[in-house]
Amino acid sequence: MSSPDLRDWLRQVDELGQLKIIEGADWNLEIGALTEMFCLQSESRPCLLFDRIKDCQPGWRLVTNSLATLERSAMVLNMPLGVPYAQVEQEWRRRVKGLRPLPAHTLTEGPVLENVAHGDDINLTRFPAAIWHEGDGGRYLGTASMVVTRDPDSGQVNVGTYRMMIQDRDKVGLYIAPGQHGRLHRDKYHERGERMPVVAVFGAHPQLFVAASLPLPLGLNEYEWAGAVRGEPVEVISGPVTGLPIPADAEIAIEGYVEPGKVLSEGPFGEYTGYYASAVRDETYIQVEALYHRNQPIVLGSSPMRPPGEYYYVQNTIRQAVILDALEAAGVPDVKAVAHLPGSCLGVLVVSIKQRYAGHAKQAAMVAGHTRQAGQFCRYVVVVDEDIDVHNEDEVLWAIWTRSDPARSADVVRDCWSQPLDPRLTPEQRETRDYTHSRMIIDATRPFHWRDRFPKVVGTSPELKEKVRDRWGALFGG
Ligand SMILES: Cc1cc2nc3c(=O)[nH]c(=O)nc-3n(C[C@H](O)[C@H](O)[C@H](O)COP(=O)(O)O)c2cc1C
Ligand SMILES: [Mn+2]
Repeated sequence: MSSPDLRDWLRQVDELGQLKIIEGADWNLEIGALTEMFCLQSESRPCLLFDRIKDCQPGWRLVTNSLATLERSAMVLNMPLGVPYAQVEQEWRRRVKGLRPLPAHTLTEGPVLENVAHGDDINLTRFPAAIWHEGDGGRYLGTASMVVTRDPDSGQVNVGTYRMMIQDRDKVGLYIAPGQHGRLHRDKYHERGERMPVVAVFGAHPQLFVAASLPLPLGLNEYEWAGAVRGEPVEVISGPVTGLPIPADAEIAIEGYVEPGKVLSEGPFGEYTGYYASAVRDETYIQVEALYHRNQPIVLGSSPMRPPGEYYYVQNTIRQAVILDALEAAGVPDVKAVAHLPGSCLGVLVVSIKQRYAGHAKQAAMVAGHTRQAGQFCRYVVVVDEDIDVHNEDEVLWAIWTRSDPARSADVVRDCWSQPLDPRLTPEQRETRDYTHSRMIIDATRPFHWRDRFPKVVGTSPELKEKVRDRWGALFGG
């Protein structure tokens, strides 16, 4: 029995009734528009499988929105379906505590080797690669992709998701932001005047994409993490050119090198903040030496867009779990839940607590808002009482309006950690690389010292609701 691949995933999605096949779309903007419209403007947020794409061979397909629902996000994390969103991060916390990295299993062959090309036979332009948004500067084949590199000192393997724009038949642009693990590897090779060996994968089981795109600790091999999540080792082959591990069932993979000092213009590319924060720039690229693909290959794509984009549930579940861990480790008691508000991407973080002492709310806000997982985009941290559902924007706004008083309840912290994708950096900050912003803490809890005299809440109590439901259940279809 081989480990599950992208095709198994698509079958599972189809069984859930969440797969939509679209034939005949144009890679030039149409696929991007349909992906965005089905993600942001439909209730069902289906997984889209594009076939008979303009200029591509029939059967050479592209998948988007693979993780856009809670069910598919639970499925990719190997969690039970049907866990309500408000409990999913607690479920994930329980599971992740027991996970131990599981080394990949190396095979000598795999479906990825069904078609092999070298030299002049390499042609990346044959694959379905979209121009995703109207302002994009090229065809991005690499979005939900994986880039495999090795630390030249330790030999440690890393797998990261870094965007890749087709530059030529055998060249693909590679943008790795400063601080990323693949960037640390690249800098080490290039400082020595050496080229970096690299593998890139353009279609694999979304579990591998999730592993590659999460901020896992440096030194943790993402294949081993994915193996732990699925409970069986990821199967790889050793790349004939670089020796780097390639998923044996990958749809498309390339091997090649990133040469020091060699750049091509790259971008712009619409980002997950919903903006283009960076313009066209010179970036490194992969010079492809070998190309492998399965028969009728399927590219896995993920289009960044205004929140809540495709990746919202997975990203937030995992980040929320880690923030809860950090609050616990820092000794902040009685934290009930944390959530990033869906429309805010990572920008508005809400923490609910059962207040125990004066200053408790501010303490929770300061710790939560500055954890690594709250990240560089956290601009507002809101603390609410435990009766507020942090996942419900209406309740959170009601708490902000009614329980906070801006002059007393808001604090601003200046010069906090930000990053180049922040749309609100001033032009001067960009020039001087001053990647900082201010953050606001909004204490929307009932003021601690007079909380007992705070006006009582209007509304049907849970007990009364239950009684009424017992008597009037038929009205609610129960
Ligand atoms: C769809 C998608 C596209 C991404 N594109 C890039 C990118 O172009 N460059 C980059 O540095 N990070 C990008 N990221 C973020 C990285 O994948 C993420 O920070 C990951 O932790 C990197 O792996 P590493 O920690 O092993 O370096 C992207 C993430 C997603 C989900
Ligand atoms: Mn990593």
